[in-house]
Amino acid sequence: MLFTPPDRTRSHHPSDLRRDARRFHHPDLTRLQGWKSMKAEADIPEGSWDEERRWALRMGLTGADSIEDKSIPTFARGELPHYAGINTFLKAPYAEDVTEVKDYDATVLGIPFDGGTTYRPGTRFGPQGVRKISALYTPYNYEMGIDLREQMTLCDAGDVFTIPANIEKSFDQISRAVSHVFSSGSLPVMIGGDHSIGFPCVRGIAGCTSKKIGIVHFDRHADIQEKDLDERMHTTPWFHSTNLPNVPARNLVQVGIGGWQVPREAVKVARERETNIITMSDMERMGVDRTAEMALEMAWDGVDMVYMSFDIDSIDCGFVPGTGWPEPGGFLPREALSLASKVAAEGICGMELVEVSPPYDTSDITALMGTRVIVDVLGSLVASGRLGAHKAHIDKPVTIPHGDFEGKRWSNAT
Ligand SMILES: [Mn+2]
Repeated sequence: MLFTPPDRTRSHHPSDLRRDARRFHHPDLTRLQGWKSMKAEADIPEGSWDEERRWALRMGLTGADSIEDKSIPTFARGELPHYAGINTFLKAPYAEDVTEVKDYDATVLGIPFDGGTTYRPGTRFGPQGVRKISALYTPYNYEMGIDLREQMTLCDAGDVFTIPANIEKSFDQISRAVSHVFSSGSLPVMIGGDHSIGFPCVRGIAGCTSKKIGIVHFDRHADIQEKDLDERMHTTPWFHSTNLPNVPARNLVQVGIGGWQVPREAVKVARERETNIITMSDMERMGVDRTAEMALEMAWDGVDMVYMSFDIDSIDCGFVPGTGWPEPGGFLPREALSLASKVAAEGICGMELVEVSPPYDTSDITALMGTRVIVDVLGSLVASGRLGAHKAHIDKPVTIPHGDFEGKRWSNAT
C-alpha cells in the first residue's frame, strides 16, 4: 500500500489531522495480531460448544416458551450465565469419581491448606476463591487464537482432604493425590493453598518417574530454607524438593526474587546448592523474552521435565492484595503472564498456583489473577502442542485403592 504523507499546506482543522494520523499509523493491517486473530477464529472448531449446550438442555430441561434462543435451559448448566451455577474451575466437568481424571488432558485439584503460613492465613480458601471467579471466563483467548473447550479436555477433581492442624499428614495426602493424577497421564494443575504445598506436589510427581525434574519458580521469596518456626512451612518447599533424588537443585530457577522479605537462611541454602536466582531487577534489565529463555535453559539443562510453581505474590502487591506475604516491587501482570506462557510453551509436567488468600482479597482481583495464570499456561501448552508431553516419562505409576472403613474410623494399632 502506498503511503501519502500528510499535506502540511492544508488547514490544521482537527478532522484533517485525525484522518492523516490514521493513515500514518496503519499502513498494513495484515501485520496486526488483532487482524490476524479475527481471521483465525474462523478455523477454530465449535463442536464442543454445541455439545455442551445440548448437554445443558438435557440436564437443565428446555427453557420457557417466551425464550427465543432454544439452547437456553430452565436450570443453568455449563458455562452460561457466568454469574450462575455451582462452579468448578472454568466450569469444567467435576470428576467426582477421581479415577475418571485419566480421561482428561489436564486435571485441576484444589489444595485447601494454610497450615504452613507464617504471616497471614486464608489460603485454605484459595481453591474456592479461584474457582468462583474463574466462572467469569470463556475458554477462548483472542490473542492466542485458542479455545480450551475445543482444543483440550479439562476436569476438576475437587479438593484434597487436608488435615488443618497437621502439616506432615497433609503433605502425605497431597503427594498421594498428585501421584494419582500424574500417574493417570492427566496434567496435574494444583490450586493452593500456601507455598508449603510445593514440596508434596513435587514429591507426588517425582515418585512416579525415574526421570529428572527441573523447577521454574516465580516468587518474591526464595522459599528454600530447611525449617521456619521449627517446622516445614511455606518458606521451605524447595529445600525438601531438591532433597529428592531426581530433583536436582541446579535445575531450580527462581524468578522475581527480591525486596525485603528474603530470609538470609534461604540465601545460604541457595548458594550451597547452586540454585539459580533471577531477581526482579535482572528481569527488568534483560526483558521478559530473555528472562524466559534463560530460565528455560537453566531449568531444562540435563532433565526430562519441568515443573512450574507460581506464587501469586511474585506480582506487585498493588495488583494482588489477597495474599499471605504482600511485597511491593513485583512483576507487572503483563510481565508475569508473558513469562508463565513462555515457560509453559516448552512443556511442563505439572503446575501449582499458590498463596491466593481470599479473606484479604478485594473484588476477587487476586483470585482472578490466579485464574488468569492458569488459563494462560493451558492456552500456551495447547498453542505449542506440548500438552501431554510429560506422559512419556511416567515409568513408575502408582495405583491407589478404593477404600472401605469396615465399621471403624480409626486404626486400633497402638
Ligand atoms: Mn512468596
